[in-house]
Amino acid sequence: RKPVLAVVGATGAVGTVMLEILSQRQDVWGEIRLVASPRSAGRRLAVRGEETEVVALSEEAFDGVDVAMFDVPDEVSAQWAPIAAAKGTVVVDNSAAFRMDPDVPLVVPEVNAHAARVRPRGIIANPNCTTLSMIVAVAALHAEFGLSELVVSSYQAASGAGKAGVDTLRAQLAAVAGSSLGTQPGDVRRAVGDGLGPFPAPLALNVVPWAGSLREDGWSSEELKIRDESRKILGLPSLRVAATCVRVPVITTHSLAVHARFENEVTVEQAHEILASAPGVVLVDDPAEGEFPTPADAVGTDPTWVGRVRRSLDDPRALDLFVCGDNLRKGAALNTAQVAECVAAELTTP
Ligand code: 2RA
Repeated sequence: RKPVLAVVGATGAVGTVMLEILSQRQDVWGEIRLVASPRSAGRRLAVRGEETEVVALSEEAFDGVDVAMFDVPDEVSAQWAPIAAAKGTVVVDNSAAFRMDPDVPLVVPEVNAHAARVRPRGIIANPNCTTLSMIVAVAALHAEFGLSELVVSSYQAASGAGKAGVDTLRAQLAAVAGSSLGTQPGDVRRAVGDGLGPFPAPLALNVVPWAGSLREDGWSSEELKIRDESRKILGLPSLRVAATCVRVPVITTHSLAVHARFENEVTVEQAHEILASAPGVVLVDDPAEGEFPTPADAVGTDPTWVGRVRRSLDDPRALDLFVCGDNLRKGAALNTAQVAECVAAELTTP
């Protein structure tokens, strides 16, 4: 029997991408049950080419479900994931509710698939999209050179802040299109008015050095997630990590400039070899030909795209590189689907 899958949060931004991904990937599932808030119950959505009715989130929605993917806000996961797990459903949760719980593995299949098998709470967590947009590439380099420090700056897309983020950026772009704005202090801010949406400053014609919420000593929650999650996924609890998270006027696909320091000396040639053969990574690194990843080229694709690989001029053990990853695909829905497929394989292997 093929395992039964529930997609919880099927109507949200990530849920929508999830249904596309489930329709594109090798089909390992029996029934796929779509679950959402009572408000969305009764809607019909297409998955694997079939119209499927959305059912309301309830305890009964998990009857007979082997694996459930949760793409819902933190508080909804915090409440409902344990309820599903108590019914014997393996939960793959894309919220932040359980990521740092020591009894919940934080899994990126290319890096630590084995961790998905040890899940005392019946829950597996999916990392934050910013961590996911770089970690597959960083982990491949770590396996060869031994990572000792990461210094990263992110260039995060509006869709990381959900549909409201995308709608806000599109409205702001319309408000400034064809104008000569961006030449005087505050002119963009005045044009955008109170249409800041989820961002603390205008995003059109701008970059905003903020994502997430304020934590101690001026760090943002997003910056701390990169640090905590990278440490947990790589199994390096004292890895030195400094992150600065920045929102840029891109609809979808996060980018990161990464300075990675290793235990061993590195060469660009070795790094190229590792990255070119790493699963889930595509190397595009020929600046003489103008070839490097950009979010506009990476959007809608599955891999982590890597380019601009350089050895530090001042440190033979450090590399600088630029990565792009679709924050709704590998950054969210795709990784969740890959983890769920690992569980499906485990459940169907005698
Ligand atoms: C963002 N990483 O881009 C967040 C979403 N989880 O805002």
